[in-house]
Amino acid sequence: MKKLHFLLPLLVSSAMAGTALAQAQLQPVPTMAKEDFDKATGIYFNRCGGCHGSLRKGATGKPLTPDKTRTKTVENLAKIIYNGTDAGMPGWGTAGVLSKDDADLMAKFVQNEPVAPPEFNMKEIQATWKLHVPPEKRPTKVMHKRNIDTLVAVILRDAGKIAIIDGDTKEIWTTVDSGFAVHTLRYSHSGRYLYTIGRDAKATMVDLWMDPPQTVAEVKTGIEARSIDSSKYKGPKGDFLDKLAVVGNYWPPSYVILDGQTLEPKKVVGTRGYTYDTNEYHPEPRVAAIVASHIDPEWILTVKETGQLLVVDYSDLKNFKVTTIEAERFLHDGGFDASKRYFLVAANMRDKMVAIDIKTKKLAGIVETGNKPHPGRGANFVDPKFGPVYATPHLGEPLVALIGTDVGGKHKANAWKVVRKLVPAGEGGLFIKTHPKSDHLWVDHALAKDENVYRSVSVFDIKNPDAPPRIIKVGDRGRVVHMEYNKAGNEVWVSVWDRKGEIVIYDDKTLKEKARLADPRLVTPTGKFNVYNTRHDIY
Ligand code: DHE
Repeated sequence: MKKLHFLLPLLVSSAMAGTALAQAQLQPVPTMAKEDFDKATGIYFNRCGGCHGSLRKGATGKPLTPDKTRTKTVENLAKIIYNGTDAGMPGWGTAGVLSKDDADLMAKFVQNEPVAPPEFNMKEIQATWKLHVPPEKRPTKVMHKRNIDTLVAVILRDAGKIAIIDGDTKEIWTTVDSGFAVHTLRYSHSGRYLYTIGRDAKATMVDLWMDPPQTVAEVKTGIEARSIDSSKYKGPKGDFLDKLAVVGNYWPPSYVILDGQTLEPKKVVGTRGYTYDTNEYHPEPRVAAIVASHIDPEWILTVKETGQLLVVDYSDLKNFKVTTIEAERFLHDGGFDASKRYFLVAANMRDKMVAIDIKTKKLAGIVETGNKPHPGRGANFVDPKFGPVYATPHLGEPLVALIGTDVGGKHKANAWKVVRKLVPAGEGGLFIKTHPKSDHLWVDHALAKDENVYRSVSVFDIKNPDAPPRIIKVGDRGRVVHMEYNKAGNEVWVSVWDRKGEIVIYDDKTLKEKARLADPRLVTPTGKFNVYNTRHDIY
């Protein structure tokens, strides 16, 4: 004991010397004028927070806390921000988004302590709720002759608008306003209402019975969000069709349940808590993908940072039941298998896909697939050798992994295993699509490095998956992103994603171009959502 007492000061002083040494190696905190700091905060929210987190603790991108960023000089950080990295970070300068001065500003910003954005409670949410047209003032029948099931709603990201395109005539019927940099779209179960969610957490709902469709309600559920869905259950536990909606927030870390007819906010539920594996407190577990169960009155929400899936029972909001399934960290995007009993979601920074059984509400499997799977909602088809499979592209390598999903069938030995690996034209894959009536599997490589690759799509023959894909160069501008089938399953719509955007439509049988929609309104088109396919989860 005496000996230990004697040793203690030595240990303490050497630990202090270590800390002093570590501090000596850190760069000083750069001072910033308030207006520069505010400008940098805005840029960070728009361009960086999605990957690195509002509190800069990292997720798809690396942590950017000062203990990490101050090990580099401002010049080095600014170079990374301007030029990007081989690990997949975009070059914000080379892409023409940030100037050299902006990159320098952001380098200084990330060396300062992160500032948490404000909370956004029910009072603030309620204050943003606007019911433009109450249900009793809406039409009681469809007011036009267009076929709602064949409509395609297209996100016009940088315009903060949605284009509603007639799938039969290919005419842009109308555009409606949405939140800032709108991220994704879903429909109510009946197909009457289109729900949109902006990056700024503004949700809107559009009535497709009106001529032309109009925004009938809006609400801001938080400060940052990426996902929205509607209630899709009708059965012995109640009729919830078109009754509710839910938004998954990035900030504050929470989800918000809304009335499906009016978007009136009904309940806010926080997701702050402990990581599933190390049980460490996380202040910012963000809600990523959401799907709506067809077999129970439930949504399945993925919580990115804690690695959990929440099965949220919306049938009784007062006696509220949530089943938490431990899975894997950094859950991001995903979709159902063909039977809609299993939900597959990417834990992208762990190179894995997670499958859960939404009937038993248990983890079904975890499979390592490759470098950063990014399925969007994925694609389902029957492989000639391995039976029913779910396909995902990858951000980090030229790979489409086919995962066996035939849990109860004759290929059950392949369930939750990678049964086949296909090689598309490049890395940077974001989205994939097929259709039950199609023999093709379409994959983009929107974030590839090579211009020829990101301007092309790879198309595989699913009857002969080992054959190399047909590579189709879509255009000479922009990046090519996100595919959607029409209701009949014989056309594929692809976005040319730049300010002078285009939608290119291919005949799925011949793979020949059928139409090219160019219009000044088509600013930065990203996701496209056919009403019928989206509400029935066909992909
Ligand atoms: Fe997305 C889906 C988050 C960048 C276009 N995106 C999703 C989903 C999440 C997400 C959680 C799943 C929603 C669901 O299914 O319920 N996306 C994020 C990010 O955090 C990230 C990496 C950075 C950010 O700050 O937003 C990001 N996403 C992008 C883009 O850069 C894309 C290509 C263009 C854009 O909007 O900025 C983009 N993400 C999309 C689209 C979907 C999507 C089109 C819906 C795909 C679908 O078919 O359902």
